Amino acid sequence: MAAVSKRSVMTLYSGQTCPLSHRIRFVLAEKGITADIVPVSGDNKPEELLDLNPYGTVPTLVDRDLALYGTKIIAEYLDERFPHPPLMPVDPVSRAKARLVLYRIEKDWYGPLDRLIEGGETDAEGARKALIESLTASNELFANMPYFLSEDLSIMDCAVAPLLWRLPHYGIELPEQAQAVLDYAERIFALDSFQRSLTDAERVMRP
Ligand SMILES: N[C@@H](CCC(=O)N[C@@H](CS)C(=O)NCC(=O)O)C(=O)O
Repeated sequence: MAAVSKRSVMTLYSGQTCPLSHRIRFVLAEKGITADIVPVSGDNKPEELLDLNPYGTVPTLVDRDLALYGTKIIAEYLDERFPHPPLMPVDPVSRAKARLVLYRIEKDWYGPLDRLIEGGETDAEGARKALIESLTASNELFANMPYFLSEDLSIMDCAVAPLLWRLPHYGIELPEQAQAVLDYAERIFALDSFQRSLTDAERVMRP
């Protein structure tokens, strides 16, 4: 069934190639939420962004009088404000487990990705190696369910898929021992909501 577009006054300040902004764009697309997207690049920050967010970072979400920053905070807010389709489990134990998985995704996968985005060739090789090894070691986690550790698309997929999308752009090719990761990635990339979450600059990150 096609997603129903919900009227909204929300504004998302979003980096054109920022994986964290991509996570929020994926959440918006999956839930069929319409938001005004303000594209932000490092040297072109709208003045009002610093009034809204003392760190001036993207993603930053504005919903009427509420300004939010911190990717996980924004994603959980959107999930609570627009409950359908749900991206977080309902019961406290499963919610805590999902947050723990997000914590691991941040530490183990976004950590090295951040080092690649920030640049510096010496560290880049180490970051590539760390990411390849960690994703390959996690292959089985991607093997048995249609989505990441879940029967349904969740906030965890909205975090993992933008990272996997960027791998070729940062010179990372996963080995065949990571076949389940590659298959998972293709399934998520094919989703209409994922395709709609991409900026033009992200679209050309993969051949
Ligand atoms: N902890 C923040 C980090 C956000 C962040 O560092 N975003 C980057 C872009 S991916 C950014 O805005 N960099 C520009 C800056 O720090 O001025 C979050 O989770 O949203």
